[in-house]
Amino acid sequence: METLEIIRKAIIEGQAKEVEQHVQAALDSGMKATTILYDGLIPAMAEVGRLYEEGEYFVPEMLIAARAMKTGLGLLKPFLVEGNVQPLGKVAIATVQGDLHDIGKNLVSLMLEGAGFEIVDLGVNAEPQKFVDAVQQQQVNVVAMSALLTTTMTRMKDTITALDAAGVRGKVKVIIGGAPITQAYADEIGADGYAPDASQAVNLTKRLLAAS
Ligand code: B1M
Repeated sequence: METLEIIRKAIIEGQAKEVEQHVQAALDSGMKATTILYDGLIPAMAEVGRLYEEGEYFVPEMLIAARAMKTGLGLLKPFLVEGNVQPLGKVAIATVQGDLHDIGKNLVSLMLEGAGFEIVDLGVNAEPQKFVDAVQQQQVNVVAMSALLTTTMTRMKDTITALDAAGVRGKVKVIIGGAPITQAYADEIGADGYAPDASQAVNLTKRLLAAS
């Protein structure tokens, strides 16, 4: 079996040790971290989602697969985040209130950091006030929200309303993303932008800050 296929299988089966061993071997063999990420780790999680949808996997299997994925991501991190000089801007990022999915959020965070942004990671399940506090107390330029559930994506609008109510909406750019999010939804709730994946989130953030 080829290395990427072994890595995908190990994530799907939640074998963190296998993932660690084979991701390390792939890196040692000179494979690019982005290849391992986009052709190994990410498709594996998509397959886990499909298995869950089809009733073959349940929450514990998803959780174990997510842990294995995080082990792989941890090894890739130093290669995705290179040392940089002056930060391009400061981004407060979190998964919105009620939502515990943090893999996509962590990936966006990693890529932004790698591109030269300073990150204020507000974690998961972040209520609107947490974003407001970050804008008021940590002078962030960008609020970045991730949601994976159709039931939690509405919290993005609540956060924008809270930023408005606190009088700080004009001070920041708001970007959103996550599996159920679309450009139409971003337009509807008054976000400044939507990105479908982590690398486009970096381009979007650069574009928005350059235009401001
Ligand atoms: Co959950 N889960 N989950 N889950 N889970 C989904 C999202 C689901 C689609 C599975 C399915 O049914 N096929 C489904 C949502 C259905 C819906 O709302 N329509 C679902 C469900 C139902 C649930 C629970 C409700 C299950 C239950 O308890 N009955 C529950 C909810 C818990 C909660 O949050 N309150 C739940 C729990 C969990 C676990 C905890 C077990 C685990 C998460 C562990 C963790 O993250 N630490 C989990 C997992 C692993 C998944 C799937 C399988 C994988 C998610 C993932 O990590 N993908 C997921 C199925 C799927 O997505 N196919 C599923 C890999 C990641 C790299 O992709 O996060 O999409 P993603 O991020 C992408 C882009 O979306 C984008 O960039 C990233 C990649 O480049 N992006 C942004 C993300 N954020 C962005 C922000 C941006 C820009 C781009 O700008 C700011």
